[in-house]
Amino acid sequence: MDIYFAGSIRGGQSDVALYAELIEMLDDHGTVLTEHVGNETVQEEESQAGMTDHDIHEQDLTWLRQADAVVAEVTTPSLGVGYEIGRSVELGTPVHCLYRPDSEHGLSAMIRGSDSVNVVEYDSPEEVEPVLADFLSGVDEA
Ligand code: 6K6
Repeated sequence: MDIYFAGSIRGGQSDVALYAELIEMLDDHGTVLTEHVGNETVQEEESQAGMTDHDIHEQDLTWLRQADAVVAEVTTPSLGVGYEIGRSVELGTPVHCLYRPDSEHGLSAMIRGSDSVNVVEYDSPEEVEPVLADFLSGVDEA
């Protein structure tokens, strides 16, 4: 199964270590197409590799179309993550959003209010592991 993990980059990378932990968990259930989201130096590396914003958009859209499931960590608000969630809904790809309610940021009504998006509130990666396992096994059986 191909899994697209979405997490903030230009919206702020303060949760990048948590993203890396979640990606490691997701690796047990399939291929994570976007492991770079858990890498603190992704912006430096990709600009050194000569990737333009257009290249990044096209690459990420190709992966979104390929993905069987999308997991988005939405606690740090990010335009890119919100856009990816909207595109996934249009594509009909199952989306799980993970949100930590102790955050200073409230969750957008456009995410929490969408019937096409599942929002899971959690405090620690250990707590969310069984929820992700259930979600992905449901996708696999569909
Ligand atoms: C290269 C040059 C400057 O920055 C880079 C690297 N940037 C990105 N590389 C790959 N995916 C990206 C990049 N920027 C955004 N994305 C996608 O949007 C990822 O899939 C994330 O889930 C999401 C983050 O959006 P922002 O708005 O927080 O950056």
